[in-house]
Amino acid sequence: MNTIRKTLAVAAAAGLILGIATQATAYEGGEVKDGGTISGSIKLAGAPPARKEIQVTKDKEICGKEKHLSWDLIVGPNKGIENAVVSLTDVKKGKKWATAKATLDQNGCVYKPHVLVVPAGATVDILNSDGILHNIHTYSTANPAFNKAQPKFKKVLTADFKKPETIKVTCDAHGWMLGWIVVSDHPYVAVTDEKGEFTLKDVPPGQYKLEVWHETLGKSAKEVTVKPKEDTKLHIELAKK
Ligand SMILES: [Cu+2]
Repeated sequence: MNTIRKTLAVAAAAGLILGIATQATAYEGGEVKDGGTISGSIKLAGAPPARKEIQVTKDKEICGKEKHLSWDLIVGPNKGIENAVVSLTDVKKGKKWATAKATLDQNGCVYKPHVLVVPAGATVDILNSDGILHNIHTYSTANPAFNKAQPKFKKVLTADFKKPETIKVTCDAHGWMLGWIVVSDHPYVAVTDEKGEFTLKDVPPGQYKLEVWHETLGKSAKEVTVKPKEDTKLHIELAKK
């Protein structure tokens, strides 16, 4: 065997091994019988800080239509934390999650939603509802990072997200714009609402590790046991560091 052939044979063997390894660890979607629910709330320990008003310094006629308040920690009346991401980190099997199109809108110079959850493999339509120049900048490592101008006439940019990752998104034209794209390879992931509440449905009975991530407060994890057709309640407090 000459050197090139040998190299090719080694590469093919390595590819085969990698292929098998990927298959073994990938999430498997199917039917869930007698699934349970995990629901609850994420709350702040301690006094909630007031949201700061953001000064709109550019494109005021579009960006300044509504008052902008900081997004990095939004706490509701009962200390519920909005925009925390709750997910199971070790789930291997469960319900299917179709790879659908998702939308991230730039509207009033705000990313809507603030945290977008998409399945791995999703295509995201990045809309420019404002009709002004935005420049979307993603800080990803597992997926290709991009930094693209979106001129006022460009209504939609599309981006593919293949690998699970939490990605920070900013705009190089408007320094206050901030958003997150959470790419997950399974559907057991939820963003808390304005009360800090979440629900994960149709979870196969078993033991899992549940992780909470918040952009300012960081991560926290908890073991959770899901029983058939039962709702397991979880209340987690996060504290400012
Ligand atoms: Cu912008």
